[in-house]
Amino acid sequence: MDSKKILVIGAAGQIGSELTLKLREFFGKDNVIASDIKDGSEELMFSGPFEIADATDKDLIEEIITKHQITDVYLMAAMLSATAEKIPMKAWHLNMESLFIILNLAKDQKVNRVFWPSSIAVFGPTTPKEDTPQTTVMEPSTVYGISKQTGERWCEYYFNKYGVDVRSLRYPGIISYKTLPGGGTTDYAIEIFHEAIKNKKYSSFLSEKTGLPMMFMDDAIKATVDIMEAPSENIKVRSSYNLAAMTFTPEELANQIKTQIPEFEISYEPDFRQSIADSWPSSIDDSEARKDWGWEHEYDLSKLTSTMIEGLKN
Ligand code: AKB
Repeated sequence: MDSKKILVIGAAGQIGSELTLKLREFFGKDNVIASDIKDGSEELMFSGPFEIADATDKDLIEEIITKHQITDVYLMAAMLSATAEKIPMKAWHLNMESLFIILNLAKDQKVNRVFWPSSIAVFGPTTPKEDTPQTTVMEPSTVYGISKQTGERWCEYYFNKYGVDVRSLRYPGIISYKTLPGGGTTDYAIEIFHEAIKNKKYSSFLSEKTGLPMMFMDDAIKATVDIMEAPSENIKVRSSYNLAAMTFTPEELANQIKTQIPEFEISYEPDFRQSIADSWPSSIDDSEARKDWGWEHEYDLSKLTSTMIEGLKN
């Protein structure tokens, strides 16, 4: 009998909400407990157990884990790059404290397996920009990037030192139409679709030639579940795996949208997020994830664009 019991922390967020629903489909609604500091959508809150909890409240998180006899934790709560630049200490506290709580509970064998997302933000201006390798120079220049890189070091340390089964992915920008993201640098690639459909125009906060690694939500969720379900011996990287699907610039995305909404117009007004984007790679070499646990993406720019437009129109 599969006695898996999953806790998703940050379940009301952009990735957490879709991940929770998918996990409930796979493992049964009563086996996936959603938790967040705030309410989620009705679908999320009424399709299975939901607990209101601050990810940095150690006692409450431990209580929820014990109460539901949790085996696997997906720790999706985090403050993203753009917001973190405005409130650095708060971002550091949330991103690091929530991770230590879960790593220590796993070290004390209160949970068996942990997923913790890292990001392309772990790379910095001195990292090779094209086809960024798995192992390379990493000097992140944002608070968010520093927290993710530090988190990666701790994940690997807890695996080596205490045998904690922690698994991680360096997410690129994740694009979806169901739940809005908040506070990221790659969020323009979601806003643009909402504005294209509503107003037929969009002013981008990144310049036209800013190429960034991106991925459609379904691929991100597939990667997340796949790495968590892979046999332990296949997971050779215990810091975090590079993960990629596509790269495009705002100009390329706008041109693709125009194939379906010909009246669409884009303009460019780069703001403080431009320098964050400029410090990140434009494309990622994810061959280790493909080799070790069989990662494959499905969505390219054209499929992503038609799915987003159709999804938002419905
Ligand atoms: C952000 O833009 O901060 C995130 C990320 C790339 O991790 N989407």
